[in-house]
Amino acid sequence: MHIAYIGVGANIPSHAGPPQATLAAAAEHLASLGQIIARSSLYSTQPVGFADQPRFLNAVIALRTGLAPHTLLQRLLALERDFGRDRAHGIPNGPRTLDLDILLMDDLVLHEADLQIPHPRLAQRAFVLVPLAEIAPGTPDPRTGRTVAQLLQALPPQANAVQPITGSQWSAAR
Ligand code: PH2
Ligand code: MG
Ligand code: MG
Repeated sequence: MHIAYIGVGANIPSHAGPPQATLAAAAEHLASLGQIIARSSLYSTQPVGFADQPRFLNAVIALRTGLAPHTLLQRLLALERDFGRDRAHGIPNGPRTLDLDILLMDDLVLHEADLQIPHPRLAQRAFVLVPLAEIAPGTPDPRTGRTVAQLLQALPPQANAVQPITGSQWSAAR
């Protein structure tokens, strides 16, 4: 069994509805890939990398799963497609109906063309580190040995970049 931390994000509607409905539905599907053992709060976050787009909703889910890393990746990509994600025509860092990223998986370090674990931009992204620190502050980044809480502390503070929201369709649970 593995523990995978999966970053979830959305900033445009899918067939399931607005981003909050998409993320709630996606979490239900993730539960079929293993057992959800924790989920962070939902956060409204400032777009990173491409500014001219709506704010994102982001959260992190901890999944206990027997799936191997590449199998998990294929299942996540299939889920993204099910929710209308079009990778062929999307702008890099641009709007998306659903993004599912493997952030960490056990103490695995994987550098392959199609899959890098830990997520290569993990340590720079408050929209990932804030929800991840909520559910797994003591988990180390196997590349540096620094914990998620330490990585978050090292980020420059940015007002309004990551704000918790209360979502009627989303319940945080640890
Ligand atoms: N995802 C990106 C690029 N920029 N910004 C925020 N706030 N949240 C995201 O999930 C996000 C982003 C590429 O995956
Ligand atoms: Mg992605
Ligand atoms: Mg992403």
